[in-house]
Amino acid sequence: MTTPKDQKPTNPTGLHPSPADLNRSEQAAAMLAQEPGETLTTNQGLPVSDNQNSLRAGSRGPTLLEDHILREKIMHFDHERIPERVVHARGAGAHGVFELYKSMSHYTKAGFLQDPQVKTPVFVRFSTVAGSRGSADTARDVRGFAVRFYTQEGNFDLVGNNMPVFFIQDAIKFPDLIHAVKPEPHHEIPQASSAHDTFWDFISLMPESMHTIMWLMSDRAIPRSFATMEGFGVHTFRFINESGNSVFVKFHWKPVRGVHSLVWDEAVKLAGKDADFHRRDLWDAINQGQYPEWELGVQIVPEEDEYKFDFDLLDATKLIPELLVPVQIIGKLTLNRNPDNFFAETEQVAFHPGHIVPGIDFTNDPLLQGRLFSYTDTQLSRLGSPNFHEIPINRPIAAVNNNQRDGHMRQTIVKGRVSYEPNSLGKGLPMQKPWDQGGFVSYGEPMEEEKIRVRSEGFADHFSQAALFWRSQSQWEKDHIVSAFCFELGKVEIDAVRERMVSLLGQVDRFLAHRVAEGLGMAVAPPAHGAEALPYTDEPEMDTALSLANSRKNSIIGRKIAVLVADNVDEESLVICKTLEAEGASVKFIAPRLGEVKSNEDELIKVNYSLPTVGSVLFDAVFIPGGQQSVETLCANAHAVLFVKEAYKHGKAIAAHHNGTLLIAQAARSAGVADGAFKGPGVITLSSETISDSFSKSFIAAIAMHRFPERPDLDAVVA
Ligand code: HDD
Repeated sequence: MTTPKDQKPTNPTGLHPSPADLNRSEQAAAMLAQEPGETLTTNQGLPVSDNQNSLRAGSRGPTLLEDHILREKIMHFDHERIPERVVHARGAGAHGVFELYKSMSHYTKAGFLQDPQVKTPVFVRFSTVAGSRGSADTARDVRGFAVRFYTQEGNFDLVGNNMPVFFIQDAIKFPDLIHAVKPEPHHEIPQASSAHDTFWDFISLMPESMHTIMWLMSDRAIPRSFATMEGFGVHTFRFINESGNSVFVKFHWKPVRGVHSLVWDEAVKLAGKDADFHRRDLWDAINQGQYPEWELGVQIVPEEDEYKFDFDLLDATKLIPELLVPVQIIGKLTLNRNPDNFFAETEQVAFHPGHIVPGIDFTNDPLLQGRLFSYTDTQLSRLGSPNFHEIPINRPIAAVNNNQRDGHMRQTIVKGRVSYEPNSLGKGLPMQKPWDQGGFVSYGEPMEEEKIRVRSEGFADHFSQAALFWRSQSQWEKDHIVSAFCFELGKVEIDAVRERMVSLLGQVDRFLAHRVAEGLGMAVAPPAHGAEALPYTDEPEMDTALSLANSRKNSIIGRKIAVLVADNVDEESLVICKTLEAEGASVKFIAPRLGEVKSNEDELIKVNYSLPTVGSVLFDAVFIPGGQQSVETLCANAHAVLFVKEAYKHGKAIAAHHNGTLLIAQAARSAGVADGAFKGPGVITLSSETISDSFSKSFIAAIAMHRFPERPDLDAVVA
């Protein structure tokens, strides 16, 4: 058991650990973390002799109020829950490190962006926005992507999303947006879904949301994993260098494993098969050493180019197309350690876009400006005290010295009698520091304006970038977007809301509007009130960065491969498993029942999952080994047949060796198509008895493609 002595901070100069010590876990451990001890105690350290029985008057008598052990235990339990986040309630976190590739000193004096030798510890939390803490991971939603850099100059929080734009331009509309998307207040339905009247009612009256709505209806809103999502700081920020010169900057996280998504049918099934699909994937990947990685990119815009674009840099409903300003890659984030305790770290972490460091500053984006108030404020009701910065996960590694004091749950014991400034009794300390000695100074942007409530004219175009996004999608992505609109608006019960939405879509792209209207069985109405702001642009340029089809497809690290087996599976086929694992994939054996199956060479193979407990949606690819008896057993098993059908329907890589191909034929038959119909790209078969190199390579290349959405007639496959 730890003693009070063990729990003291390592830094003898105070409660804050040495800035030189970069390891968050060591700091937390040094302060408060503890291993389970040997003797059960109360919170006062009293050893407990009986944790099974409350204190009562006789063995059958009433419980006594005197039982302080019972009362303490129940009281603590009664208060174990804190309010969930009002948005982004459900999430998963991980520790990691940020490594800079090249010094950015030309643009910023931020300490952690100067020296490529410096490694900055980070904590990241991914989240969904609308759902409650217990909702499913795969809901159609924006994903939060919040990164805390523990720098020597204080915490820098890049509190972003997996989409580069936002629904609204001004923070004053945020409560309206969230009230509209959350479950409807009269019956608290639906959970974690935007497919309902109030959301689309609001959106249909807010044309500024159209760009983000296009992203939300795309497969970006149903990512395959956190590790395969992009991240964006969304707002335009400022970099400021040592000389005080500033440039505008947008932040990007580019996943090293590429950007990959689910398809809607998978997302829906996953919500039932494994509501923790994304959280589990992150946890497993880190546990298995398949550390998720992202590269940090920046788009830099010189001060003099502020008005160069036909959109406003301060408008969070706009991105800077990469074809106009390329993304420079400047460093890498690696997530390499799971939290020790979900509540203490992931739940209690308190991000804030206002946590910045010297060399980084805000712009006048009215969405960002409103956020700057919200985040500290919300922690007061969530974490219950203004001292939430003292919770280990929130403590900066930089020393904290100020004259703030007291309040609920204050931990720091500041010695001495001085808690004011200026002072002479405390030698004038702590003292403010000017810019050239490391102090934070806001960028001196000249201002001479009226005090008004007016939206800038530069924010008026709500459709050009929505159209750019649409035009930049591949055909299958467009098909998925149309289906998503048809699903979401199909759940809307008020005709007028659907009509307004389809009319707004007409301003993005007439073809899109017609396809959605057709899917909903309605005509395209004329533009809605207030939506006639800009004429429809016939041929916006394409931006290849906006399409998932152009993402990196060169790695299978972290991919999950299902190997379907039964007794007498062909040992020769299984040699491919080692090759897949060597490439960083996880291989799992799935059989009709748990336990072991015996190969044709009498080897025992441990079964990881039984068929009824899983589904192809939990995996990225399927391998069917040979072995007459094994394949016959699987062909007669409805779960196995469905497994292959679904994998085919969802465009996943499928490989079969030798007579393993019989299961593919059986799946095709059962899907209502001809025996040989499951061919298409990404279905790889090998008839010879020995596994060849080229077979393994083709399978690996197919898994790296992530999926083959252009397989013919996928919709016709019944699965
Ligand atoms: Fe926010 C949480 C991201 C607009 C108010 N927000 C929150 C989280 C993320 C974002 C990732 C979860 C952080 C975590 O994991 O703990 N929010 C964004 C982005 C926005 C945005 C990228 C637009 C560009 N947010 C936004 C506005 C407001 C808020 C306009 C209010 C004016 N957001 C909050 C909040 C939350 C929050 C209520 C809830 C829990 C928390 O802060 O800590 O303050």
